[in-house]
Amino acid sequence: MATTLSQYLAREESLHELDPVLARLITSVSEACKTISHKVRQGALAGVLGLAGTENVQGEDQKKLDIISNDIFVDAVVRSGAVCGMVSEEVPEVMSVPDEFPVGPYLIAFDPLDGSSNIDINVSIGSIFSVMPAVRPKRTAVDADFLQPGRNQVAAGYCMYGPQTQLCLTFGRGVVFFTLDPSTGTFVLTQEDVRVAPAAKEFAINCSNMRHWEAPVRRYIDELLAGKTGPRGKDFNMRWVAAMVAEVHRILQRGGIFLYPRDNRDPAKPGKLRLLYEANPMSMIMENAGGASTNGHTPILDIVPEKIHQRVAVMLGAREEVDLVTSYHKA
Ligand code: AFP
Repeated sequence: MATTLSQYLAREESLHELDPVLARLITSVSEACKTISHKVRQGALAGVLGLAGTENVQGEDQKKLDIISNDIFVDAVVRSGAVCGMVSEEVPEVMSVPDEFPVGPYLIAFDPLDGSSNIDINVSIGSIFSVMPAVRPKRTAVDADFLQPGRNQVAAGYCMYGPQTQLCLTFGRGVVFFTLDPSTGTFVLTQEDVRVAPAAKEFAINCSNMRHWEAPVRRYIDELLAGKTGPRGKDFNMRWVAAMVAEVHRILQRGGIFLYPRDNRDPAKPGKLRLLYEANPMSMIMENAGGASTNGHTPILDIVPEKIHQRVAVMLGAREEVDLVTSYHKA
């Protein structure tokens, strides 16, 4: 018989002393992902496509499904009794747990719907989440509670709404995948001990920004594009789905490297992706699958955040490729 998410969590509690409160939080997150998956798949039939007419803290137009997904996530998490604070891409401030619900010893940061530009064109999107310990569990968390390096994470994962709905999860002891069985509404364990090959044949970057990149990234990508005729001596394939969840999922399945480097379109901006709820959780997953993740100079997980919505350059995936592009930043 296949192992369900709840059976897997029970096994982790008995074999690896997983905190039952953390297990309860992951269960709540998985329920939110199931509900979001259902909304996403209804699309126009449920009137959830298109713009909400509002902007998020990043100044980006919010899609209706961004707001809906955020509300679903927040509602599920506050009822878990496992957290004392939440940070969401869609909400400027730290969110506290309403008084009618108990607080718990964890903090959660999430991007409720990553890849929003794909929603209206029916291309894969996903939810990303990161769980950290609350240094001082209390009724109302503040920004400073979240400014911990990604190495402090106790759990990270994403749910990808693609041809299948798949949940990726790590507690720091490897990476596992669950696939949602639409007939039962159950997440079923479908892959354990996921590993990323150290070498790569594929890269993912938005090449339309090429003229804005810094020299080390330009050199690294030029060499990939030169293929057999260049210093790499082999051809590479390229993909760009414009949803980090899909890029990371592909790398976990068949290797490669993903880059969203800083560029000089806005010199004040260190990158596009957000550290707390995109780069950190995906970096924990990558490192637990034998991959690596850097901003070009420092492992992402070692960066101490200064702001809860801080952006960062991200290069993650096959360890040999991440090491090479990092060496070009040091040259
Ligand atoms: P949206 O959520 O605004 O679509 O951005 C998605 C994302 O943050 C990340 O998931 C993608 O890898 C990246 O941005 C795509 O960025 P570009 O649209 O600039 O290619």
